[in-house]
Amino acid sequence: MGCSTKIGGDAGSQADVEAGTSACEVDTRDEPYVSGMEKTGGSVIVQFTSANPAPPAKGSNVWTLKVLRGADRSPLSGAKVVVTPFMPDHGHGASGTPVIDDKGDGSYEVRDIYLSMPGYWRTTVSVTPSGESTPSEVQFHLCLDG
Ligand SMILES: [Cu+2]
Repeated sequence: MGCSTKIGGDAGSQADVEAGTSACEVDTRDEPYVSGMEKTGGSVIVQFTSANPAPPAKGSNVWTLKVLRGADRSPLSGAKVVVTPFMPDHGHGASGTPVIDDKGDGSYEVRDIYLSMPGYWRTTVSVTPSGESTPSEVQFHLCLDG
C-alpha cells in the first residue's frame, strides 16, 4: 500500500544504532496512552477514558471518550462527534469509518477503529455541540508498536 515503517534516513549506521529499538521509542511526536488523558480544544475538553486494547494497537480498537465543556467541566451529551485517525507520514487514514455511540453523560463509545499499521497516528476528535455549527477539535498523538 506504499507504506513504510522506516523512520527516516538511509539504512546503515543509523539503523544499526536503532536495532532493537522500536520505532515508537525513538518517535518524539507521540504521547504515551494513559487512561484519562485529556486535551482541550475550542470550547471542549476531550478525555480519553478507556481503550480496548490498552494501549491502542494495530488492528481493531474500541475507545471511550468523555466530552466536557466549560469551566465547570460539565458533561456534553448529544454532540456530533467525529473521530479521524490519520498517519501523516504516509498520508492515509484508518480502514473504514469509526462508529460513534452516544452513551449519555458526555461519554461516547467509538467502535470500528481499524488501524492498519504500526507507527505514529494522529487522531483528530471533532465535537459539534447540539444546535451549534462550529466544531471544536482536539488531537491525540499515539504511536502503535507493531
Ligand atoms: Cu501507514
